[in-house]
Amino acid sequence: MKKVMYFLVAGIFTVASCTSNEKQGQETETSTTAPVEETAPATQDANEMVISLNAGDDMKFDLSEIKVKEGQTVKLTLTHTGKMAKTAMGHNFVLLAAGVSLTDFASKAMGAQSTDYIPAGSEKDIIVHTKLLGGGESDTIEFTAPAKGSYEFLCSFPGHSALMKGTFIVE
Ligand SMILES: [Cu+2]
Repeated sequence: MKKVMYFLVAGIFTVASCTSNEKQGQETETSTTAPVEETAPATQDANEMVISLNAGDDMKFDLSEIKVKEGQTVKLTLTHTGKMAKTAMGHNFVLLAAGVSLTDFASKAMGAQSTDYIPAGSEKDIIVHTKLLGGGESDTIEFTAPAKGSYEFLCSFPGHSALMKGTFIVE
């Protein structure tokens, strides 16, 4: 009977120590990859929306819809979770102004390699955009949510917007 108890206790101890190791690992990882975000929860309030958007070598955004409230400060971080270079699998986030055609914009952007696929003279078509990123990079942009409505976002790297697009809803 005593032996059984010993194994039970030892078993529980092993499980407990594994769990705490995992936790420690996760915490370490979070603090080394994104030190800036440590303050994010404290500043998250009704007037601020923190969004993290990820895209990897599979050419997909992990969000197809983003919802914010009118006038909110939006802090959006795009992270390229892949390994490929930005010349082969570059990603950005481009939020288009209301009424701008995504397909028209994407075809214009295709020729704008020298400006990281943000076509010159397209300022009025774009509300905000991130840098073009390669694997392992990230960029955070901060902007005020525009007027209530539905907007489109895309990655303007050639060919990507067929899959890499979504709806940005302001309520
Ligand atoms: Cu892309």
